[in-house]
Amino acid sequence: MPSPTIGNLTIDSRRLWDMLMDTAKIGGTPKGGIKRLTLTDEDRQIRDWFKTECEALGCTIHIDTVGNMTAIRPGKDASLKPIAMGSHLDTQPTGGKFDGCLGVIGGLEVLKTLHQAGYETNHPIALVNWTDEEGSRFSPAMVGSGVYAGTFTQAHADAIKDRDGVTLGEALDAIGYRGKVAPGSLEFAAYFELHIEQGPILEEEKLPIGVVKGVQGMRWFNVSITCRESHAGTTPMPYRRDALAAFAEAAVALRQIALDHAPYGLATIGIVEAKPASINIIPGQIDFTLDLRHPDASQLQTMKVKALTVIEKAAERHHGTAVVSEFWDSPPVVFDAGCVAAVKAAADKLGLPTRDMVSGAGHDAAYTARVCPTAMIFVPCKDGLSHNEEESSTQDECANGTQVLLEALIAYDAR
Ligand code: HGY
Ligand code: MN
Ligand code: MN
Ligand code: MN
Repeated sequence: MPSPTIGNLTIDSRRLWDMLMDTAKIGGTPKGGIKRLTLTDEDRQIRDWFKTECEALGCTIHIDTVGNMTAIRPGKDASLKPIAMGSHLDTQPTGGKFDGCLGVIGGLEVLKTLHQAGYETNHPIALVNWTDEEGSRFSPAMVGSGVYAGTFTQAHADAIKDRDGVTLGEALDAIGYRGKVAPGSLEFAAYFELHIEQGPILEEEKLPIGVVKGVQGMRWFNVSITCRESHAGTTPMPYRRDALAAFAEAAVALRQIALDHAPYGLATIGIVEAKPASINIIPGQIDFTLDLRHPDASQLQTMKVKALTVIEKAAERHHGTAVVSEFWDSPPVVFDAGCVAAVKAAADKLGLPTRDMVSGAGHDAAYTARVCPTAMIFVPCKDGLSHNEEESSTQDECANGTQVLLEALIAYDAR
């Protein structure tokens, strides 16, 4: 039967939306978000769903030793490398319905559309659900795609501990999703990732599609400021060696560093822990995380150097010391021009206005870009909000992005 022309291939936006809303119940929170931390039982449930859905479309499922799941739909020529789509199904503890989910479920909708139409691609088509993109439970972020790209070793990934002391390897085995495929052995001809923008630009400019040309650099640190704990009632202010006071001064100075590197510099302190955490003991130690970002590697390096200085100086002012350990350095990424052009051409063909963008958030595409031609498609989200249970998008916006994904894939396949 002759393959229908691409013109007949239109994704089913209602089916896409229903899949997004139905699967959001797995780990769903009362405020309408999702709490589906990587390698928890909720993650196992959504992985089971993903596997069943893909197998029902005739795909074979390949699971690697870090739990990355790749569904492959055969094409006419099995000797060609698959063209891949993908993203992640794990979420932040207060995540939304679209971050990561849209990329995987949009890709599944593309597979369903191809299957229903009996459309045979030249290349096999792959759909990937990456392990631990969020880096919230097991840091850093994008661990699964990082192992796939050769940035992290299997041993390093297996040994990462969560705040309860459980290792990533133990959690992966506990949900039964450690496969046998060697990470990286499944090579792709190209990789396209659909994602909500997670920022305000597309919505502000009333644009349906962002053509993503790269991802900004990001560097993560664990910091400990150690001073001296003492009695809250008997230590006069001048005598204190207050780690919390040192932290507070450092936090304001770190924020200023980002402001000094406007408009792109970003500094975030996401986790803070005072020790020994007693109401009437002046904290002797403050542990906190620092997330620095900038699209330019040299500016990011400058921000890092300044950050180390302000942290040490703040600790000294309170007769303490600081230990800063950088545990993740993800340099800025530039996506493949050919893939970016395929996204742009697809949107143009559909009459969807676009703008070029660089992603502020990290994505698995930042790692696939190291090993295969890669690009991303952004769609707007309400108020640019993400990593928040109120994250939202619309059926039309999700459908636009998914149709662009389908068109870009088919165009790339036909090259
Ligand atoms: O941190 C990030 O940008 C991503 O959501 N993991
Ligand atoms: Mn994401
Ligand atoms: Mn995220
Ligand atoms: Mn992300």
